[in-house]
Amino acid sequence: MKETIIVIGSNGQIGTELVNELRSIYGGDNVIATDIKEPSYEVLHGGPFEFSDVLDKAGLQAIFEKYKPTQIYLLAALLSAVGEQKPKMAWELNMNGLLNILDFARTYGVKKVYWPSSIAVFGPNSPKQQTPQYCTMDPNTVYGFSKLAGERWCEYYFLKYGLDVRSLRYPGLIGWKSAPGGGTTDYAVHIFHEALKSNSYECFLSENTELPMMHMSDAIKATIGIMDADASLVKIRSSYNVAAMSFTPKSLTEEIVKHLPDFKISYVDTDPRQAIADSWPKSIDDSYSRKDWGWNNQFDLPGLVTDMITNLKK
Ligand code: AKB
Repeated sequence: MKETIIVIGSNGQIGTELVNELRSIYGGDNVIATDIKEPSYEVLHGGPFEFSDVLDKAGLQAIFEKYKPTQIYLLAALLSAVGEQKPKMAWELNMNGLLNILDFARTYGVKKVYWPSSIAVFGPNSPKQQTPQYCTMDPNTVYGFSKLAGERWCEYYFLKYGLDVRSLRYPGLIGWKSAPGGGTTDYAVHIFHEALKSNSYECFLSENTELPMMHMSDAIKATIGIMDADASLVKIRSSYNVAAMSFTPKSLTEEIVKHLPDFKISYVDTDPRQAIADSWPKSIDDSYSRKDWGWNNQFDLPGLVTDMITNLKK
């Protein structure tokens, strides 16, 4: 059956890469990119693009009517750091945006919906090492508890209405094709740009702050992987833990120095993002993803650093 896929929030860090990958699989015309802002040249010219605000129900209805999508990827969200600056807006966008899409997906008989969650669903009382799929979850950022509530809604729509919703709890995502937008893990992308530009970087997290991270191409592989999996294999309908590696600014720097021996990092110790990072897991147990639908990552830390530096140099 022909798929018609709408990606909502196509201009963000994930959307930019996901749209291109989906278009290479399903054909440019079958993947409709939507965002509130003008997209990159590649997204605009690779297939249909529509301006759309996920909070504007009339606008969404027109798009669902026009395209009759079979799959939706909802990526529009405010991330952890920006969410703390605009808490009400983060709640409104992250929560009502999701509910609008779940409702339109039901009304228009969409076959599958993808919605990203995050390691931000965990909080200060969650286990820090190898954080399990099921444990205490007491997120203390608006982003974190909007994602946790969103997970509950996704599972609810699956159980109550049979809507096939699938979701992953992303760690920090690192890629060279797109810029991150307002998260706590953004340092791990900025560091590469600054290293190549000025051989130095002032980091807003302290040197031993360990966080789970993943190369963007692994994140895209995981996203399309769970969407392609047979429905019977997707046993968790809230959101799956997924992991690839964990590192600190210090261990990342040690790896970068192998390629750029003069690179120097310094640290600011007054950034509010530190408290967010301190409330999150250091590493993630993703055994359910590996067992249920066959997740495995390609990139480890040395591979990620080599790939980032090689491609950003070009
Ligand atoms: C953020 O830092 O807010 C995001 C995330 C881990 O969900 N990258």
